[in-house]
Amino acid sequence: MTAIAVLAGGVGGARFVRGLLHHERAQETTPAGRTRTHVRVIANTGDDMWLNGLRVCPDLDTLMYTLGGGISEDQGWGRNGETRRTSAEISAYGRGWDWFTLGDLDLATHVVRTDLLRQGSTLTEVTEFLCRRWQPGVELLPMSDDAVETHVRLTQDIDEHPAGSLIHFEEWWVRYRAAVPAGEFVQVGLDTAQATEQVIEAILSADVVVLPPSNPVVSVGTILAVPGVREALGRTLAPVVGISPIIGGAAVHGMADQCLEAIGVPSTALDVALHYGARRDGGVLDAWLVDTTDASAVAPLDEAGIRAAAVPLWMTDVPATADMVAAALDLVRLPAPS
Ligand code: FO1
Repeated sequence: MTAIAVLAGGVGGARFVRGLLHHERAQETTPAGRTRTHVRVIANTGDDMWLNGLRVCPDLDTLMYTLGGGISEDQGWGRNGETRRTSAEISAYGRGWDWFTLGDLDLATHVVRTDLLRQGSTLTEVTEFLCRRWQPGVELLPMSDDAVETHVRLTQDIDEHPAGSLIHFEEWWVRYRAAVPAGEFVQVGLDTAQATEQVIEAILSADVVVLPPSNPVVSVGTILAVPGVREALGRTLAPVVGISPIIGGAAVHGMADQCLEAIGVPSTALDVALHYGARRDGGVLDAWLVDTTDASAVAPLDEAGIRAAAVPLWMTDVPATADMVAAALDLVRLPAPS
């Protein structure tokens, strides 16, 4: 049995895991032996929010819908076949965020989640319950059962928000398209949050830990900031391999470059890896995959104690993503099937 733990955000992370499952299923049909792979996805919950009295968990839902076959492919988030009648009605009352659409089908997920949370279930238990319907093919684990929300400190007045105030990450991301400079990211609730025991166990018992090309600041970065996670990564016997979210100096998806700029990290495949750090120096990486356009990063990374290789990283389709997964696992040479 091969145990793989993935620390993932939303759209990029979900597409990566879909490729990972495709790769593992292809392996399981080879005569070399049936390796039952168990994938545990540790999801960022820093994008979560209370909206219209409902708990909305964007990255958990993007992962669940994408792996469960319910995702809107062209958006990368929300449900396929979606309608927006209820959100239009809510806006007619002037309530909620009219720039953040909760579709009618998606609302059912938030209603059921909020219902179970109010009855005392943890977010981990609720996620397990929702996944019974969606069957994502992985164990989907929120990084914490404690609320941790990423907020953005504004450096200038905008609309009703004065400079210096904090707005929820989703407002910065969706309403302002990350077009207003972020002074800093503040993980509200982090000081009293803990990683769940399931998350710690997933990392400690893994044969390999993967950091997919999710946003290194507000997705993977948030997960790494949760007390207990870095400590578990330092203790696990599993090698940790990451895939660069930056190709040729630009973020592949979303606005990772604006986030990196906010924390003073250059948007290069090399600098993101150095930001994560080599495990031998107290960082988290043993290995790092860069795109062929960033092959010049391989030598400096090796010198920094991070084994590197350059392969095509564009997740153009599932087979291409599966090839990237194979390259990442080869880089840390997964044990032969037992
Ligand atoms: N992204 C948008 O750009 N516009 C939206 O109206 C929007 C609504 C939305 C509702 C539920 C949900 O789970 C995600 C939603 N997203 C929307 C995407 C969201 O901003 C991203 O999935 C992550 O937060 C960033 O990875």
